[in-house]
Amino acid sequence: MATKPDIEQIAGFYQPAESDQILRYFQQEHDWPENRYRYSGRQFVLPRLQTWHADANIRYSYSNNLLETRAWTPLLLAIRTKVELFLANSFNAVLVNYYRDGEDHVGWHADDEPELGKQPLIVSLSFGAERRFEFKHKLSSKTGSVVLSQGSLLIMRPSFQHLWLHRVPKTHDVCAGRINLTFRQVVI
Ligand SMILES: [Mn+2]
Repeated sequence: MATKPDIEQIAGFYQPAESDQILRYFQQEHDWPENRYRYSGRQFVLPRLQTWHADANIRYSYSNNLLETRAWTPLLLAIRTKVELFLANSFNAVLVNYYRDGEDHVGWHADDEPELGKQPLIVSLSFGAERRFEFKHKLSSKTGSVVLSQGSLLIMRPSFQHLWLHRVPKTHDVCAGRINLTFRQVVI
């Protein structure tokens, strides 16, 4: 059985000037919610900021309904169209993550919620500071990493979620912000 992760990074999917514009838009204009949540009687703080946007007919219990579903913004729609044309694949939802500095992170997980179906294709766009994306095999000891570069598109094919966990760890080397958009197709 192959254990090479089924991921591919397309560098420069957005050119640097446009990537900077997109980063600044999200940092300055996007309506970020509070990242403190109460769940099952306990309060916790998400170590990043997030919003979830989807088509009107989509119901999704992402992170146990912590996030409200928002409409697409004009910028998110424009980016979705560019991604869809490039991949010849449609997406009906996007999770927007803002890693404000190297302290913000996401722990080990796979994007394998039942709402994404059995064969989830997820694509991840990065704007701003470079962060290390690490992965480890669910059954073996194999590990690896890629640096998510400004303006890049990371394609995660379905087997990646089946076989691997991934994370963006904390780092003391980064003090600038990173915006990450992950486009998904929620099965209706
Ligand atoms: Mn993920």
